[in-house]
Amino acid sequence: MSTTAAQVNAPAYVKNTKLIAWVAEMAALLQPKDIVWCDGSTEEYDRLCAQLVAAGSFKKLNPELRPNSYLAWTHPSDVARVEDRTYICSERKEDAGPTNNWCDPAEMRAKLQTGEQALFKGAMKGRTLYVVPFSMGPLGSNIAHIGVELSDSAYVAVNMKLMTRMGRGVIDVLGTDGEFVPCVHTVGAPLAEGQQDVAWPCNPDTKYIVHYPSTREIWSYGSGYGGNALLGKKCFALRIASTMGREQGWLAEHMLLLGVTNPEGQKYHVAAAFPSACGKTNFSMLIPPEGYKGWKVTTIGDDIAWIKPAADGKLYAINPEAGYFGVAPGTNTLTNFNCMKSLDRDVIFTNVALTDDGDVWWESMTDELPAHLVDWQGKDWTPQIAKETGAKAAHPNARFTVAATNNPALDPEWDNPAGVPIDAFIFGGRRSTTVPLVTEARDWTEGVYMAATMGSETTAAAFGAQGVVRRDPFAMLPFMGYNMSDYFQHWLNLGSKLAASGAQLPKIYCVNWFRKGADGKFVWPGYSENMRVLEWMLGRLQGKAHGVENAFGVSPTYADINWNGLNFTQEQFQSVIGIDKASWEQELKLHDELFTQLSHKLPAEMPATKAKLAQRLAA
Ligand code: SAT
Ligand code: MN
Repeated sequence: MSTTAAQVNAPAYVKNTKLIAWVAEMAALLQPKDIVWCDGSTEEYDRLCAQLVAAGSFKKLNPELRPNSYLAWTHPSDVARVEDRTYICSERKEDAGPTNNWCDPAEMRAKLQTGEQALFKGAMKGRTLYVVPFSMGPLGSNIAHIGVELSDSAYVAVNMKLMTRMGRGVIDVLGTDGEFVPCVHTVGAPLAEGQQDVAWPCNPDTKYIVHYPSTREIWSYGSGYGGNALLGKKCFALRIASTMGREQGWLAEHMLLLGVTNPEGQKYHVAAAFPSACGKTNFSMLIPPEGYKGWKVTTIGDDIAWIKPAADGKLYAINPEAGYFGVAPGTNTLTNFNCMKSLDRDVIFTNVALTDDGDVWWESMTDELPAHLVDWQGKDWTPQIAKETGAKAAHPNARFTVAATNNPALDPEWDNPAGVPIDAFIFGGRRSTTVPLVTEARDWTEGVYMAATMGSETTAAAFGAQGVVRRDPFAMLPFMGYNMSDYFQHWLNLGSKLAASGAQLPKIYCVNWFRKGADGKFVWPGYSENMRVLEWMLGRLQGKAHGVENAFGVSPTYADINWNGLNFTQEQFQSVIGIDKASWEQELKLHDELFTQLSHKLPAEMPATKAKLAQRLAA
């Protein structure tokens, strides 16, 4: 072993000289008390979890009720992604575009690494540096890519074990000179000599989630939570990967991936983009409702898809992740039975409530409220207290982390290194008004327009105001690694390229499960019943299902949907499918606002498609 390898405590199986040198350089900057290389073994997972229990960061749940499972409660300031603290540090500002926070890379490096007061200098004092090697996608797949996260959080290490292919196998694939994306993460809470640690170390005042696309680096400071800290997920698999995809001709998308098999045994694959906390996990694990005998939905992924064109002209997708970091509140056996089954054991829960018998609970998990709980902030919770103060037992963005292999509906192809062929794309926002239940784009360009102009009401997944409609193109607004207009162009280019090869392009759909009635309640029952919309789409792919043209695209009439087993009236259907002229005139103004914001390099196809839409609306 070279001196450097010994200095960084690297096991003998680590042969990648660049990796060893980088860890040595980072250790010199971060000044941890020691270095631990994660091998991804079960023994290591158990040991780190036990250590987190001893430190008070984890509570071990009752093994009879929830075997092999843990609960973490975060600092109240560290409960969601921090979009205003997230930066794309491209060389030129225009390459980050108007929807991203940009900072000059040299300036950011001074702030984080090189300046006198650089935040990462000594940031791991008194803590262990974990070296976490991970593969996004099946080990060794052509579509997959490798990252290495350095983190001073054992919580991050154990979450990465569930969320990615993590450990020694990745080091073996890296070999002596394999490429990896370097990811540096610190909770930003160095410990002085003898200083007592807290249960959830983080930096309540200072957070930075920083991406350097040209060197493909990720630097994250001050948060231990979710997408801020599990750097394989949004930071790598979306922000950095989107820039890689742009250069290399593929797509990194905020999409679930599902397989759907009809009673004749024909299987289709669908990729669907929705903003965070809009039901991607539920849709990807959907159980067809009564009246759908012989239909089956299987999960490939619930959050992210990497999609590459293959020699046959089709788009093939993998799920780069290996686990789910899903929203707990609202999940129950009726809304997502498969998810509840996945959570029976082997789970890390974050910010849900603790029951008196050592299990977990969250809002709407059961009809009957528990008589007493300890809420996510460690306070007593009773139905009476909730009624009086509105206190939530679980934080609205409370999460579970669980390996995909716990999912009873896991698709047999989920780990296939070649991926699955995409037949349709779905784009959906959370809109109480205006946007119809389902519309098919007449062509690729109209589909790109639908995706580009998508709006959605904000949720608890990001820090900040909730329920405000914002434009969220492709559900990628918080996850784009480059200029949004260039991204629209990338989608258009890919469509042209596939069409030129003679391939059948996937169809594109826009959906909205969330329209509300005058009573303020959702009209569409959603969840399992979304199968009816999915069936219509598959019928369209087969050229069998009927639809009618409207200003926005093609939608089903009442008679075009299979209502077997659901009592949903023609009036109700009209209220979720209808295009209201006045609302759409308003909506188009908002599209205009978006296009004004994105005017630099905006593809001409966008305003041209809008003009046609406006014409049809006026006709
Ligand atoms: O915290 S995460 O970014 O992983 C969850 C989400 O916003 O989808
Ligand atoms: Mn997401």
